[in-house]
Amino acid sequence: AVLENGLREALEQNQFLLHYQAQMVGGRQITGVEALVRWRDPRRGMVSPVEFIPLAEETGLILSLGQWVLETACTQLARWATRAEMEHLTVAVNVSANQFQQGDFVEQVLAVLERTGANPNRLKLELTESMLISNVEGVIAKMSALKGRGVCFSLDDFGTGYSSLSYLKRLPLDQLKIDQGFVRDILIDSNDAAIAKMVIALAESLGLSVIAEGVETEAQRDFLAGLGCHAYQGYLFCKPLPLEEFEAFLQRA
Ligand code: G
Ligand code: G
Ligand code: MN
Ligand code: NA
Repeated sequence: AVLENGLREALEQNQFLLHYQAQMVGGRQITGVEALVRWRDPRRGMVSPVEFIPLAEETGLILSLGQWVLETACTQLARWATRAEMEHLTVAVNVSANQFQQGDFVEQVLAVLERTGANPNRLKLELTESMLISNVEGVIAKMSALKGRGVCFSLDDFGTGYSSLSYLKRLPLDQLKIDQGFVRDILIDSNDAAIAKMVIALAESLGLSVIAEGVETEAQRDFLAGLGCHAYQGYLFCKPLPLEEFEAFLQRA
């Protein structure tokens, strides 16, 4: 309850912020960012979303928090569009199940795009498998409505949930994201390597792009490249950074 009140207060007092992590293609070119929420608690310092997202989900606060994240990320996207060295960036935003299942999710996203002036073609929504398995028709309808406006979809943590391959092909996705759990030991665990290889082949045959997350070493990157995966995210390139630091990183890159 203490943490719950803390979260409520944090929303009212603007204690959340976004960090940005680069998404690379080919290892040099920064094509986009993933926005990752942080809570700067005056008492506890920086709190990881691992600690507060589950509680935010339970209490329903995730709806306001998710709205804030989307609004902030799109505001940033619109600002970057006015700067030559950043105008090409896409921004990926994590969507929680609760948020996606709201009846007016599509309208909410469109309203944020409208208010912020962000280019829908540069917004990528990260969904997870678990939120796509029930009411598939409804899921497809929502995704299609947003896709019709230009919004892209990436399937986060792919391979960790219940991926029924038969519905996967029906979803209007753009990208599969290889979970970092398969990347971590990809050089030493042949099962992880086999799964990564399968995800990459699956993406290719479904006409989707694929990105690997949690890439920490050049050896992992090279191995993934050998399997045909050329988009990466991870500490090797860039940690999730506060806005100013991320922009400085971009200038140097
Ligand atoms: O950054 P990391 O510690 O940055 O994130 C931990 C977890 O929190 C990840 O599973 C990530 O998807 C999730 N997360 C980070 N930012 C957001 C957000 O804005 N919304 C939701 N729903 N999850 C987020
Ligand atoms: O679930 P999602 O993919 O949204 O969460 C991304 C999480 O992975 C965040 O917690 C982010 O901080 C973390 N992360 C990003 N890059 C790396 C990395 O190279 N190594 C590890 N261990 N974690 C990473
Ligand atoms: Mn994500
Ligand atoms: Na993930």
